Amino acid sequence: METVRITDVGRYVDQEVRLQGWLYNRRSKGKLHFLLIRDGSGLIQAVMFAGDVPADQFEQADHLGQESSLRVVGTVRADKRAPGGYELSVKALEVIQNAQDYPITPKDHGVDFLMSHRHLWLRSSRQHAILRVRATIEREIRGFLDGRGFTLIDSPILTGNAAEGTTTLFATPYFDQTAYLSQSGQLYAEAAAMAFGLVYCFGPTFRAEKSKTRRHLTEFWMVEPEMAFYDLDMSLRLQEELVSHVVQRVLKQHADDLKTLERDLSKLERVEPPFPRISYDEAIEILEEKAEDPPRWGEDFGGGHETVLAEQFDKPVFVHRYPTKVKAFYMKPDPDRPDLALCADLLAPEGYGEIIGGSQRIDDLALLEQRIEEHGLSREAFGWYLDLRRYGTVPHSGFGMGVERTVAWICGLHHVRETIPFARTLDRLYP
Ligand code: NSS
Repeated sequence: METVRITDVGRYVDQEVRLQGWLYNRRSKGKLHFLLIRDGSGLIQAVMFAGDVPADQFEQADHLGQESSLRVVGTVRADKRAPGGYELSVKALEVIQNAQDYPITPKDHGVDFLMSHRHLWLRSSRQHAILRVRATIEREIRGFLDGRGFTLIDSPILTGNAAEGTTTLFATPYFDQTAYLSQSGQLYAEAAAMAFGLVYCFGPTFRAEKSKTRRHLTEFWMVEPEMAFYDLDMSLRLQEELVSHVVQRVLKQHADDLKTLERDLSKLERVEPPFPRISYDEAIEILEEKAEDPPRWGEDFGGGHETVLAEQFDKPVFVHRYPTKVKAFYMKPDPDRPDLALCADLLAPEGYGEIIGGSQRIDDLALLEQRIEEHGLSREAFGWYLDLRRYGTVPHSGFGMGVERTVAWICGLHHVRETIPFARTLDRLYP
């Protein structure tokens, strides 16, 4: 007899199979137990009739607690009314462990309690749906880039320099030196782009963010494509195609999960290239008219500002050419207006905030040296990065897309803490 996963039972109608999993829920009525079993691939109702199983097994089922681990043998029945379309008529039950007093019950728990039980919370249907969508988002990002001739080049996590400003660095002793957890793989991706042309890195990145917002984690995953010979416009076209590809694939593959999450699909269905593009100057004008506390020209935008801007469009919107002085040291100034950087952020609709930040990079050695100095960065630590402008420098661009904010947007989640298996925030390192 075959041991099968619940997702595959449709291939075994009227055959006897073995399922193994955990008890999600149980109802009993006289000579019947209804065991709702999950195995990570799906849910199925296993119906146990007293006459069909040994008496001791029927009795045992009566005492099973939520999340008890078990194996059942039975016959798969097609049943249109059953969730998933199938049921199991049980012939035998083997209890691996009878779990008692599972802490997460169907009643409402506070978020703090659930986050402290994240190791168990992963088993519930909403979290399961979110993390399945996340896995698909990551797979589709890779698939899209791999299909376009990009090479995956992993960047180091322990680094000797800052990529995104020195205020959010996590330092760690490194023998007789200090190392920093990578804030971004970009600088290494730039080196790789000069070797491979089109590359991306994809891994965890770290920011010692003291901000307690619904969009910030201290550890988050970022995909960072870097393209030799791309200017900003070419990069934006790639970004809108990547984002649209990912959204459309999730819609196709995760209708059930998005339903579990009660996501409004019509808003996602619209996500197709081209995305609208507005300049920072235009964004300031919109904010002066619509925002409660509009920023002054020259200031960066806060989360509230991003929401107001995104609300003006029904697709993600690019905001390009921010003032150079609020942006990272490596961004190339616009030759037509050197006070602006050739950069863009992509703001997700519905208030989910910035999901991509990117730019064309400075390719001129002297200017890059000047910026490193102006930003108070160590020339020594950036020696290798400057070499890239010494030996065959070319125009190039790249961007970073945050996985968690993308998952939050696509799944329609208020807070990024549910978008990653084990969130790391200002006040959470457990579990
Ligand atoms: O800081 S970014 O805007 N840009 C970079 O790190 C560049 N070095 C990327 C590049 O050009 N290769 O971060 C990029 C994205 C941003 O749009 C968010 O989606 C996400 O990374 N991000 C975060 N997600 C969650 N938590 C925090 N703290 C966070 N910071 C950035």
